[in-house]
Amino acid sequence: WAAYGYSISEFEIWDGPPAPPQPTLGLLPRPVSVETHDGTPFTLHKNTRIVAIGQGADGPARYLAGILRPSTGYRLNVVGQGWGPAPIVVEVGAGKAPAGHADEGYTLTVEADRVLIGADTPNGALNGVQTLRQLFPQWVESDTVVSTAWTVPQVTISDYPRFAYRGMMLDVARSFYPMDEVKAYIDAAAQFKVNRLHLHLTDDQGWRIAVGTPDDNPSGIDYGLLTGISGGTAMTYNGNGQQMGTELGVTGFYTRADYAEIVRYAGENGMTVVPEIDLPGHTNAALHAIPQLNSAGAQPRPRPGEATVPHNGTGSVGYSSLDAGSDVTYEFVRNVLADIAEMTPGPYLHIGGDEAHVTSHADYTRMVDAFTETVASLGKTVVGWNEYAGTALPRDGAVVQFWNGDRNAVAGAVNNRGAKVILSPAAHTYVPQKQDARQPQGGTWACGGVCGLDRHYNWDPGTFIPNVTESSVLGVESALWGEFIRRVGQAQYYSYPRLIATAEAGWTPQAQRNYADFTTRLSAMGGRLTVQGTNFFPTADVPWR
Ligand code: TNX
Repeated sequence: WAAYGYSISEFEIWDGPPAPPQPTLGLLPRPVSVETHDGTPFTLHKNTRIVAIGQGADGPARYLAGILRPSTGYRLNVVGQGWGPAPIVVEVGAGKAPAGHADEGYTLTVEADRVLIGADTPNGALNGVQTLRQLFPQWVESDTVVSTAWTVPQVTISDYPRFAYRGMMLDVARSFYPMDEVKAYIDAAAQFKVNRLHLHLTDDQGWRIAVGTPDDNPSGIDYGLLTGISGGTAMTYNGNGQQMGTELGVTGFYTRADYAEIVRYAGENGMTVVPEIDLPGHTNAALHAIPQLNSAGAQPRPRPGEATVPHNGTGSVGYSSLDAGSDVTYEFVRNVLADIAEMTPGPYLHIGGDEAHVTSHADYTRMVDAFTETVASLGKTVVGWNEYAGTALPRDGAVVQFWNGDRNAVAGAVNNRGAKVILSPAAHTYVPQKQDARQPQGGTWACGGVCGLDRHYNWDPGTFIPNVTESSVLGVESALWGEFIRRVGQAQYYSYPRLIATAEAGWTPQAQRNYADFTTRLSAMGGRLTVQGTNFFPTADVPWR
Protein backbone atom coordinates (compact mmCIF):
# COMPACT_ATOMS: atom_id res chain seq x y z
CA TRP A 1 0.00 0.00 0.00
CA ALA A 2 2.93 2.26 0.66
CA ALA A 3 3.62 1.97 -3.08
CA TYR A 4 0.29 3.66 -3.73
CA GLY A 5 1.08 6.35 -1.18
CA TYR A 6 -1.35 5.11 1.49
CA SER A 7 -0.49 4.40 5.09
CA ILE A 8 -2.34 1.59 6.84
CA SER A 9 -4.25 3.95 9.08
CA GLU A 10 -5.46 6.01 6.11
CA PHE A 11 -6.58 2.80 4.45
CA GLU A 12 -8.59 1.83 7.49
CA ILE A 13 -10.53 5.05 7.31
CA TRP A 14 -11.76 4.00 3.89
CA ASP A 15 -12.24 0.35 4.68
CA GLY A 16 -15.87 -0.21 3.78
CA PRO A 17 -19.01 1.74 4.58
CA PRO A 18 -19.50 3.51 7.90
CA ALA A 19 -20.47 1.37 10.86
CA PRO A 20 -24.22 0.72 10.93
CA PRO A 21 -26.20 2.49 13.63
CA GLN A 22 -26.52 0.62 16.92
CA PRO A 23 -29.09 -2.07 16.40
CA THR A 24 -32.37 -1.24 18.05
CA LEU A 25 -35.48 -3.35 18.20
CA GLY A 26 -37.32 -0.14 17.48
CA LEU A 27 -40.44 -1.19 19.37
CA LEU A 28 -43.21 1.42 19.64
CA PRO A 29 -44.60 1.97 22.18
CA ARG A 30 -41.56 0.98 24.23
CA PRO A 31 -42.36 -2.19 26.22
CA VAL A 32 -41.95 -2.27 30.00
CA SER A 33 -39.24 -4.93 29.89
CA VAL A 34 -37.22 -6.30 26.98
CA GLU A 35 -34.30 -8.72 27.20
CA THR A 36 -32.56 -9.60 23.98
CA HIS A 37 -30.59 -12.82 23.60
CA ASP A 38 -27.84 -13.80 21.22
CA GLY A 39 -28.40 -16.93 19.25
CA THR A 40 -30.15 -18.19 16.20
CA PRO A 41 -33.22 -16.13 15.43
CA PHE A 42 -36.63 -17.69 15.01
CA THR A 43 -37.52 -18.15 11.36
CA LEU A 44 -41.04 -18.30 10.01
CA HIS A 45 -41.64 -20.97 7.37
CA LYS A 46 -44.55 -21.68 5.11
CA ASN A 47 -45.58 -24.60 7.28
CA THR A 48 -45.21 -22.83 10.64
CA ARG A 49 -48.33 -23.38 12.69
CA ILE A 50 -49.99 -20.73 14.78
CA VAL A 51 -51.40 -22.52 17.79
CA ALA A 52 -54.30 -20.86 19.59
CA ILE A 53 -54.83 -22.07 23.13
CA GLY A 54 -57.55 -20.92 25.52
CA GLN A 55 -60.75 -18.96 25.18
CA GLY A 56 -60.51 -16.08 22.73
CA ALA A 57 -56.99 -16.94 21.53
CA ASP A 58 -58.34 -17.65 18.08
CA GLY A 59 -58.97 -13.95 17.28
CA PRO A 60 -55.44 -12.66 17.90
CA ALA A 61 -53.99 -15.84 16.32
CA ARG A 62 -55.98 -15.23 13.12
CA TYR A 63 -55.07 -11.57 13.23
CA LEU A 64 -51.40 -12.59 13.21
CA ALA A 65 -51.97 -15.01 10.34
CA GLY A 66 -53.71 -12.17 8.48
CA ILE A 67 -50.79 -9.79 9.02
CA LEU A 68 -48.26 -12.38 7.85
CA ARG A 69 -50.20 -13.55 4.83
CA PRO A 70 -49.75 -10.87 2.12
CA SER A 71 -46.01 -10.26 2.55
CA THR A 72 -44.85 -13.83 3.17
CA GLY A 73 -47.37 -15.42 0.86
CA TYR A 74 -47.78 -18.15 3.49
CA ARG A 75 -51.26 -19.33 4.25
CA LEU A 76 -50.48 -20.14 7.87
CA ASN A 77 -52.73 -22.58 9.64
CA VAL A 78 -54.26 -21.56 12.94
CA VAL A 79 -54.73 -24.76 14.91
CA GLY A 80 -56.01 -25.68 18.36
CA GLN A 81 -53.51 -28.49 18.86
CA GLY A 82 -50.70 -30.28 17.07
CA TRP A 83 -47.90 -27.77 17.39
CA GLY A 84 -45.64 -29.12 14.67
CA PRO A 85 -42.05 -27.96 14.46
CA ALA A 86 -41.17 -24.36 15.51
CA PRO A 87 -44.68 -23.03 16.16
CA ILE A 88 -46.02 -19.65 17.21
CA VAL A 89 -48.19 -20.23 20.25
CA VAL A 90 -50.84 -17.71 21.32
CA GLU A 91 -52.16 -18.69 24.73
CA VAL A 92 -54.94 -16.95 26.63
CA GLY A 93 -55.49 -18.07 30.21
CA ALA A 94 -55.50 -17.00 33.83
CA GLY A 95 -52.08 -15.99 35.12
CA LYS A 96 -50.43 -15.73 31.69
CA ALA A 97 -50.03 -11.94 31.71
CA PRO A 98 -47.56 -10.21 34.03
CA ALA A 99 -49.08 -10.26 37.54
CA GLY A 100 -51.53 -7.42 38.18
CA HIS A 101 -51.95 -6.63 34.48
CA ALA A 102 -54.55 -9.15 33.39
CA ASP A 103 -56.55 -6.73 31.24
CA GLU A 104 -54.04 -6.00 28.53
CA GLY A 105 -50.64 -7.28 29.65
CA TYR A 106 -48.76 -10.01 27.81
CA THR A 107 -45.50 -11.88 27.70
CA LEU A 108 -43.65 -12.63 24.49
CA THR A 109 -40.82 -15.13 24.33
CA VAL A 110 -38.95 -15.73 21.10
CA GLU A 111 -36.58 -18.69 20.94
CA ALA A 112 -34.86 -20.29 17.98
CA ASP A 113 -37.58 -22.90 17.59
CA ARG A 114 -40.72 -21.29 18.96
CA VAL A 115 -42.55 -18.11 19.79
CA LEU A 116 -44.83 -17.90 22.81
CA ILE A 117 -47.37 -15.16 23.48
CA GLY A 118 -49.18 -15.39 26.80
CA ALA A 119 -52.00 -13.20 28.08
CA ASP A 120 -55.07 -13.34 30.29
CA THR A 121 -57.35 -11.78 27.68
CA PRO A 122 -57.66 -11.73 23.88
CA ASN A 123 -56.78 -8.02 23.85
CA GLY A 124 -53.66 -8.75 25.88
CA ALA A 125 -52.69 -11.43 23.36
CA LEU A 126 -53.35 -8.99 20.51
CA ASN A 127 -50.91 -6.57 22.13
CA GLY A 128 -48.34 -9.37 22.07
CA VAL A 129 -49.13 -9.96 18.39
CA GLN A 130 -48.56 -6.27 17.60
CA THR A 131 -45.16 -6.41 19.30
CA LEU A 132 -44.19 -9.60 17.47
CA ARG A 133 -45.20 -7.96 14.21
CA GLN A 134 -42.71 -5.14 14.81
CA LEU A 135 -39.93 -7.69 15.39
CA PHE A 136 -40.26 -9.10 11.88
CA PRO A 137 -38.39 -7.36 9.03
CA GLN A 138 -40.20 -4.23 7.86
CA TRP A 139 -41.24 -6.03 4.66
CA VAL A 140 -43.83 -7.86 6.73
CA GLU A 141 -45.94 -4.73 6.15
CA SER A 142 -45.99 -5.23 2.39
CA ASP A 143 -49.27 -6.09 0.71
CA THR A 144 -47.48 -8.12 -1.95
CA VAL A 145 -45.13 -11.06 -1.54
CA VAL A 146 -41.54 -10.23 -0.62
CA SER A 147 -38.76 -12.79 -0.79
CA THR A 148 -36.70 -12.47 2.38
CA ALA A 149 -35.82 -14.44 5.50
CA TRP A 150 -38.71 -13.97 7.96
CA THR A 151 -36.64 -13.90 11.10
CA VAL A 152 -37.34 -12.63 14.62
CA PRO A 153 -34.54 -12.01 17.12
CA GLN A 154 -34.57 -13.93 20.38
CA VAL A 155 -36.24 -11.84 23.09
CA THR A 156 -38.10 -12.09 26.36
CA ILE A 157 -40.67 -9.33 26.76
CA SER A 158 -42.98 -8.61 29.65
CA ASP A 159 -45.30 -5.73 28.95
CA TYR A 160 -48.48 -3.93 29.97
CA PRO A 161 -50.00 -0.46 29.59
CA ARG A 162 -49.66 2.45 31.99
CA PHE A 163 -53.21 3.62 31.17
CA ALA A 164 -56.31 1.65 30.20
CA TYR A 165 -57.52 4.30 27.71
CA ARG A 166 -55.29 5.05 24.72
CA GLY A 167 -57.54 6.73 22.26
CA MET A 168 -57.76 8.51 18.97
CA MET A 169 -60.57 10.74 17.81
CA LEU A 170 -61.72 11.06 14.24
CA ASP A 171 -63.89 14.08 13.36
CA VAL A 172 -66.17 12.57 10.75
CA ALA A 173 -68.64 15.45 11.13
CA ARG A 174 -66.73 18.30 9.46
CA SER A 175 -65.52 16.01 6.71
CA PHE A 176 -66.75 12.47 6.31
CA TYR A 177 -64.59 9.33 6.09
CA PRO A 178 -66.11 6.43 4.17
CA MET A 179 -65.90 2.99 5.71
CA ASP A 180 -62.69 1.88 4.00
CA GLU A 181 -60.94 5.03 5.20
CA VAL A 182 -62.10 4.49 8.77
CA LYS A 183 -60.71 0.97 8.53
CA ALA A 184 -57.40 2.24 7.17
CA TYR A 185 -57.21 4.71 10.06
CA ILE A 186 -57.89 1.85 12.50
CA ASP A 187 -55.33 -0.44 10.81
CA ALA A 188 -52.50 2.05 11.17
CA ALA A 189 -53.17 2.89 14.82
CA ALA A 190 -53.76 -0.68 16.00
CA GLN A 191 -50.08 -1.57 15.56
CA PHE A 192 -49.28 0.99 18.27
CA LYS A 193 -51.79 -0.55 20.70
CA VAL A 194 -54.27 2.31 20.47
CA ASN A 195 -57.41 0.81 21.99
CA ARG A 196 -60.20 3.42 21.77
CA LEU A 197 -61.77 4.91 18.65
CA HIS A 198 -63.70 8.08 19.50
CA LEU A 199 -65.99 9.07 16.63
CA HIS A 200 -67.07 12.72 16.63
CA LEU A 201 -70.28 11.89 14.79
CA THR A 202 -72.14 15.21 14.81
CA ASP A 203 -71.28 18.88 14.64
CA ASP A 204 -72.44 22.11 13.03
CA GLN A 205 -71.48 20.95 9.55
CA GLY A 206 -72.86 17.42 9.44
CA TRP A 207 -74.71 14.52 11.10
CA ARG A 208 -73.07 11.19 10.29
CA ILE A 209 -75.05 8.46 12.03
CA ALA A 210 -78.46 7.11 11.08
CA VAL A 211 -80.95 7.30 13.95
CA GLY A 212 -84.24 5.42 13.89
CA THR A 213 -87.60 7.09 14.50
CA PRO A 214 -88.96 5.62 17.76
CA ASP A 215 -92.57 4.55 18.32
CA ASP A 216 -92.88 7.04 21.14
CA ASN A 217 -92.51 10.24 19.11
CA PRO A 218 -94.84 12.95 20.50
CA SER A 219 -93.30 15.74 18.43
CA GLY A 220 -93.56 13.80 15.19
CA ILE A 221 -89.87 14.17 14.39
CA ASP A 222 -88.62 12.41 11.27
CA TYR A 223 -85.25 11.21 12.56
CA GLY A 224 -84.37 10.11 9.05
CA LEU A 225 -83.89 13.78 8.18
CA LEU A 226 -80.80 13.95 10.38
CA THR A 227 -78.81 11.99 7.84
CA GLY A 228 -81.24 12.61 4.96
CA ILE A 229 -80.36 16.30 5.08
CA SER A 230 -77.29 16.76 7.26
CA GLY A 231 -75.57 13.61 6.05
CA GLY A 232 -75.23 15.55 2.82
CA THR A 233 -73.55 18.68 4.19
CA ALA A 234 -69.94 19.23 5.16
CA MET A 235 -67.35 21.86 5.87
CA THR A 236 -66.19 23.29 2.56
CA TYR A 237 -64.08 26.14 3.90
CA ASN A 238 -60.66 25.52 5.33
CA GLY A 239 -60.88 27.36 8.61
CA ASN A 240 -58.92 30.29 7.27
CA GLY A 241 -61.99 31.66 5.53
CA GLN A 242 -60.90 30.16 2.22
CA GLN A 243 -63.38 28.19 0.16
CA MET A 244 -61.88 24.76 -0.51
CA GLY A 245 -64.44 23.87 -3.15
CA THR A 246 -67.53 21.81 -2.48
CA GLU A 247 -65.89 18.73 -3.89
CA LEU A 248 -63.46 18.91 -0.96
CA GLY A 249 -66.19 18.79 1.63
CA VAL A 250 -66.70 15.06 1.92
CA THR A 251 -70.28 14.19 2.83
CA GLY A 252 -71.96 10.99 3.84
CA PHE A 253 -73.12 9.09 6.90
CA TYR A 254 -72.98 5.66 8.49
CA THR A 255 -76.03 3.44 8.37
CA ARG A 256 -76.68 1.22 11.36
CA ALA A 257 -75.04 -1.63 9.47
CA ASP A 258 -71.99 0.55 8.70
CA TYR A 259 -71.69 1.51 12.33
CA ALA A 260 -71.99 -2.12 13.41
CA GLU A 261 -69.21 -2.97 10.96
CA ILE A 262 -66.98 -0.21 12.37
CA VAL A 263 -67.62 -1.53 15.88
CA ARG A 264 -66.81 -5.06 14.76
CA TYR A 265 -63.67 -4.08 12.86
CA ALA A 266 -62.45 -1.85 15.67
CA GLY A 267 -63.01 -4.72 18.11
CA GLU A 268 -60.97 -7.10 15.99
CA ASN A 269 -58.20 -4.51 16.23
CA GLY A 270 -58.48 -4.24 20.00
CA MET A 271 -60.44 -0.97 19.93
CA THR A 272 -63.62 0.06 21.70
CA VAL A 273 -65.74 2.63 19.86
CA VAL A 274 -66.68 5.77 21.81
CA PRO A 275 -69.48 7.57 19.94
CA GLU A 276 -69.95 11.31 20.44
CA ILE A 277 -73.13 13.28 19.86
CA ASP A 278 -72.02 16.85 20.50
CA LEU A 279 -74.59 18.72 22.65
CA PRO A 280 -76.00 21.32 23.29
CA GLY A 281 -73.71 23.46 21.09
CA HIS A 282 -72.17 22.27 17.83
CA THR A 283 -75.70 21.32 16.80
CA ASN A 284 -76.37 23.35 13.67
CA ALA A 285 -76.65 20.19 11.55
CA ALA A 286 -79.46 18.89 13.78
CA LEU A 287 -81.18 22.28 13.93
CA HIS A 288 -80.96 22.57 10.16
CA ALA A 289 -82.47 19.13 9.61
CA ILE A 290 -85.18 18.94 12.28
CA PRO A 291 -87.67 21.83 12.20
CA GLN A 292 -89.24 20.90 15.55
CA LEU A 293 -85.97 21.65 17.37
CA ASN A 294 -86.19 25.34 16.47
CA SER A 295 -88.29 28.06 17.97
CA ALA A 296 -91.13 29.13 15.68
CA GLY A 297 -89.93 30.51 12.39
CA ALA A 298 -86.20 29.86 12.86
CA GLN A 299 -84.69 27.96 9.93
CA PRO A 300 -80.94 27.66 10.40
CA ARG A 301 -79.09 27.33 7.12
CA PRO A 302 -76.23 24.88 6.56
CA ARG A 303 -72.92 26.09 7.93
CA PRO A 304 -70.05 25.00 5.71
CA GLY A 305 -67.54 26.80 7.91
CA GLU A 306 -67.29 30.21 6.31
CA ALA A 307 -66.86 33.54 8.06
CA THR A 308 -64.10 32.67 10.47
CA VAL A 309 -62.98 35.71 12.37
CA PRO A 310 -60.21 35.71 13.31
CA HIS A 311 -58.79 33.34 10.71
CA ASN A 312 -56.94 30.93 12.95
CA GLY A 313 -57.14 27.64 11.14
CA THR A 314 -60.16 26.38 13.03
CA GLY A 315 -63.40 27.66 11.57
CA SER A 316 -65.98 29.45 13.62
CA VAL A 317 -67.49 27.51 16.48
CA GLY A 318 -69.97 28.09 19.25
CA TYR A 319 -72.81 29.73 17.30
CA SER A 320 -75.46 27.03 17.66
CA SER A 321 -77.44 25.74 20.61
CA LEU A 322 -80.34 23.51 21.44
CA ASP A 323 -83.20 25.25 23.25
CA ALA A 324 -83.21 24.54 27.00
CA GLY A 325 -86.78 25.76 27.32
CA SER A 326 -88.27 23.39 24.77
CA ASP A 327 -89.53 19.91 25.66
CA VAL A 328 -88.65 18.75 22.16
CA THR A 329 -84.95 19.16 22.99
CA TYR A 330 -85.13 16.56 25.77
CA GLU A 331 -87.34 14.20 23.81
CA PHE A 332 -84.98 14.39 20.82
CA VAL A 333 -81.79 13.91 22.83
CA ARG A 334 -83.27 11.02 24.80
CA ASN A 335 -84.27 9.22 21.61
CA VAL A 336 -80.96 9.85 19.87
CA LEU A 337 -78.87 8.77 22.85
CA ALA A 338 -81.01 5.70 23.45
CA ASP A 339 -80.53 4.60 19.86
CA ILE A 340 -76.77 5.22 19.91
CA ALA A 341 -76.50 3.39 23.24
CA GLU A 342 -78.30 0.42 21.74
CA MET A 343 -75.93 0.31 18.76
CA THR A 344 -72.82 0.59 20.93
CA PRO A 345 -71.50 -2.40 22.87
CA GLY A 346 -68.74 -0.35 24.57
CA PRO A 347 -69.36 1.33 27.91
CA TYR A 348 -69.02 4.98 26.85
CA LEU A 349 -71.36 7.60 25.43
CA HIS A 350 -69.80 11.02 24.76
CA ILE A 351 -72.16 14.01 24.84
CA GLY A 352 -69.67 16.72 23.85
CA GLY A 353 -70.57 19.76 25.91
CA ASP A 354 -67.82 21.95 24.43
CA GLU A 355 -67.92 25.53 23.28
CA ALA A 356 -71.60 26.25 23.87
CA HIS A 357 -70.88 29.95 23.51
CA VAL A 358 -74.43 31.06 22.76
CA THR A 359 -76.02 29.02 25.55
CA SER A 360 -76.48 30.81 28.89
CA HIS A 361 -74.84 29.18 31.88
CA ALA A 362 -78.23 28.33 33.37
CA ASP A 363 -79.47 26.78 30.14
CA TYR A 364 -76.22 24.87 29.68
CA THR A 365 -76.41 23.38 33.17
CA ARG A 366 -80.07 22.51 32.80
CA MET A 367 -79.54 20.69 29.52
CA VAL A 368 -76.27 18.96 30.37
CA ASP A 369 -77.64 17.74 33.71
CA ALA A 370 -80.59 16.21 31.86
CA PHE A 371 -78.34 14.66 29.21
CA THR A 372 -75.86 13.12 31.66
CA GLU A 373 -78.78 11.66 33.60
CA THR A 374 -80.16 10.20 30.41
CA VAL A 375 -76.84 8.53 29.65
CA ALA A 376 -76.68 7.11 33.17
CA SER A 377 -80.23 5.77 32.81
CA LEU A 378 -79.15 4.02 29.62
CA GLY A 379 -76.49 2.17 31.61
CA LYS A 380 -73.58 3.94 29.91
CA THR A 381 -70.65 5.91 31.26
CA VAL A 382 -70.99 9.53 30.22
CA VAL A 383 -68.01 11.34 28.69
CA GLY A 384 -67.89 15.07 28.01
CA TRP A 385 -65.35 17.75 27.15
CA ASN A 386 -63.98 19.63 30.13
CA GLU A 387 -66.50 22.49 29.88
CA TYR A 388 -69.01 20.11 31.48
CA ALA A 389 -66.81 19.44 34.52
CA GLY A 390 -68.78 21.98 36.58
CA THR A 391 -72.20 20.38 36.04
CA ALA A 392 -73.79 17.90 38.45
CA LEU A 393 -72.35 14.75 36.77
CA PRO A 394 -73.45 11.28 37.86
CA ARG A 395 -71.43 10.31 40.95
CA ASP A 396 -68.48 7.91 40.55
CA GLY A 397 -68.59 7.21 36.90
CA ALA A 398 -68.50 10.32 34.76
CA VAL A 399 -65.52 10.93 32.51
CA VAL A 400 -64.12 14.39 31.77
CA GLN A 401 -62.06 14.81 28.62
CA PHE A 402 -59.69 17.73 29.07
CA TRP A 403 -58.68 19.69 25.98
CA ASN A 404 -58.18 23.30 27.07
CA GLY A 405 -59.23 25.66 29.81
CA ASP A 406 -59.98 25.25 33.49
CA ARG A 407 -57.96 22.44 35.05
CA ASN A 408 -59.26 23.21 38.54
CA ALA A 409 -62.80 22.43 37.43
CA VAL A 410 -61.55 19.03 36.24
CA ALA A 411 -59.91 18.43 39.62
CA GLY A 412 -63.22 19.41 41.26
CA ALA A 413 -65.13 16.83 39.22
CA VAL A 414 -62.58 14.18 40.19
CA ASN A 415 -62.35 15.04 43.88
CA ASN A 416 -66.01 15.90 44.54
CA ARG A 417 -67.85 13.65 42.10
CA GLY A 418 -65.44 10.74 41.63
CA ALA A 419 -64.98 11.50 37.93
CA LYS A 420 -62.17 10.07 35.81
CA VAL A 421 -60.12 11.95 33.26
CA ILE A 422 -59.11 11.49 29.64
CA LEU A 423 -56.34 13.86 28.62
CA SER A 424 -56.34 15.50 25.22
CA PRO A 425 -54.55 18.76 25.99
CA ALA A 426 -54.51 20.66 22.72
CA ALA A 427 -50.80 21.46 22.82
CA HIS A 428 -49.90 17.80 23.33
CA THR A 429 -52.50 15.82 21.39
CA TYR A 430 -54.23 17.99 18.74
CA VAL A 431 -52.92 16.82 15.40
CA PRO A 432 -54.48 19.52 13.18
CA GLN A 433 -52.11 21.92 14.92
CA LYS A 434 -49.12 22.51 12.66
CA GLN A 435 -46.26 20.20 13.56
CA ASP A 436 -43.77 22.03 11.41
CA ALA A 437 -43.65 25.35 9.60
CA ARG A 438 -43.51 23.34 6.35
CA GLN A 439 -47.04 22.03 6.87
CA PRO A 440 -49.29 24.11 4.64
CA GLN A 441 -52.41 24.02 6.78
CA GLY A 442 -52.80 23.86 10.47
CA GLY A 443 -53.70 25.75 13.60
CA THR A 444 -51.12 27.49 15.73
CA TRP A 445 -53.27 28.54 18.69
CA ALA A 446 -52.45 25.65 20.99
CA CYS A 447 -48.69 26.13 21.05
CA GLY A 448 -48.31 29.72 19.96
CA GLY A 449 -46.53 28.33 16.90
CA VAL A 450 -45.85 24.76 15.88
CA CYS A 451 -46.88 21.79 18.04
CA GLY A 452 -43.98 19.55 17.13
CA LEU A 453 -43.47 15.88 17.84
CA ASP A 454 -41.56 16.85 21.00
CA ARG A 455 -44.62 18.64 22.40
CA HIS A 456 -46.68 15.52 21.81
CA TYR A 457 -44.08 13.36 23.52
CA ASN A 458 -42.77 15.43 26.39
CA TRP A 459 -45.56 15.63 28.92
CA ASP A 460 -46.69 13.49 31.82
CA PRO A 461 -50.36 12.49 31.81
CA GLY A 462 -49.99 11.37 35.44
CA THR A 463 -49.29 14.87 36.76
CA PHE A 464 -50.93 17.06 34.14
CA ILE A 465 -53.96 18.21 36.16
CA PRO A 466 -53.01 19.66 39.55
CA ASN A 467 -54.62 17.74 42.43
CA VAL A 468 -55.54 14.80 40.22
CA THR A 469 -53.54 11.66 40.86
CA GLU A 470 -52.62 9.14 38.25
CA SER A 471 -55.21 6.64 39.46
CA SER A 472 -57.98 9.04 38.35
CA VAL A 473 -56.53 9.34 34.86
CA LEU A 474 -58.10 6.85 32.47
CA GLY A 475 -55.66 7.77 29.76
CA VAL A 476 -54.89 9.89 26.74
CA GLU A 477 -56.39 10.65 23.36
CA SER A 478 -55.04 12.10 20.14
CA ALA A 479 -57.66 14.32 18.47
CA LEU A 480 -58.01 14.76 14.73
CA TRP A 481 -60.39 17.66 14.14
CA GLY A 482 -61.58 17.99 10.59
CA GLU A 483 -61.91 21.61 9.63
CA PHE A 484 -59.35 21.45 6.84
CA ILE A 485 -58.38 17.80 6.80
CA ARG A 486 -59.86 15.80 3.96
CA ARG A 487 -59.68 12.03 3.54
CA VAL A 488 -57.54 9.46 5.26
CA GLY A 489 -54.23 10.18 3.52
CA GLN A 490 -54.26 13.72 4.85
CA ALA A 491 -55.57 12.53 8.21
CA GLN A 492 -52.55 10.27 8.51
CA TYR A 493 -50.18 12.98 7.31
CA TYR A 494 -51.26 15.14 10.25
CA SER A 495 -51.56 12.28 12.74
CA TYR A 496 -48.26 10.53 12.11
CA PRO A 497 -45.84 10.37 13.71
CA ARG A 498 -47.44 12.36 16.54
CA LEU A 499 -50.14 9.77 17.23
CA ILE A 500 -47.33 7.33 18.03
CA ALA A 501 -46.04 9.76 20.66
CA THR A 502 -49.51 9.79 22.26
CA ALA A 503 -49.68 5.99 22.08
CA GLU A 504 -46.38 5.77 23.94
CA ALA A 505 -47.42 8.45 26.47
CA GLY A 506 -50.40 6.22 27.23
CA TRP A 507 -48.49 2.96 27.35
CA THR A 508 -44.94 3.30 28.64
CA PRO A 509 -44.02 4.12 32.26
CA GLN A 510 -42.96 7.77 32.52
CA ALA A 511 -39.52 6.84 33.89
CA GLN A 512 -38.79 4.87 30.72
CA ARG A 513 -39.80 7.58 28.32
CA ASN A 514 -37.08 9.59 26.66
CA TYR A 515 -37.47 11.71 23.55
CA ALA A 516 -34.06 10.90 22.03
CA ASP A 517 -34.68 7.20 22.53
CA PHE A 518 -38.18 7.60 21.06
CA THR A 519 -36.99 9.37 17.91
CA THR A 520 -34.26 6.75 17.47
CA ARG A 521 -36.84 3.98 17.58
CA LEU A 522 -39.10 5.98 15.29
CA SER A 523 -36.36 6.26 12.68
CA ALA A 524 -36.84 2.60 11.82
CA MET A 525 -40.64 2.93 11.86
CA GLY A 526 -40.58 5.18 8.80
CA GLY A 527 -39.79 2.19 6.61
CA ARG A 528 -42.66 0.20 8.07
CA LEU A 529 -45.12 3.03 7.63
CA THR A 530 -43.94 3.50 4.06
CA VAL A 531 -44.17 -0.19 3.19
CA GLN A 532 -47.67 -0.46 4.68
CA GLY A 533 -48.82 2.72 2.96
CA THR A 534 -49.44 4.84 6.05
CA ASN A 535 -48.83 8.45 5.16
CA PHE A 536 -46.71 10.37 7.67
CA PHE A 537 -45.02 13.72 8.00
CA PRO A 538 -41.20 13.41 7.92
CA THR A 539 -40.65 15.30 11.17
CA ALA A 540 -37.23 16.95 11.24
CA ASP A 541 -36.36 15.63 14.73
CA VAL A 542 -36.30 12.03 13.53
CA PRO A 543 -33.22 10.57 11.80
CA TRP A 544 -35.40 8.65 9.32
CA ARG A 545 -33.60 5.71 7.76
C1 TNX B 1 -62.15 23.14 19.47
S1 TNX B 1 -61.61 20.85 21.09
C2 TNX B 1 -63.20 22.26 19.32
C3 TNX B 1 -63.51 21.76 17.99
C4 TNX B 1 -62.56 22.26 16.97
C5 TNX B 1 -61.17 22.27 17.56
C6 TNX B 1 -60.06 22.54 16.62
C7 TNX B 1 -63.12 20.90 21.21
C8 TNX B 1 -63.71 20.12 22.26
N1 TNX B 1 -63.83 21.67 20.37
O1 TNX B 1 -64.84 22.07 17.65
O2 TNX B 1 -62.63 21.46 15.86
O3 TNX B 1 -61.15 23.21 18.58
O4 TNX B 1 -60.23 23.67 15.86
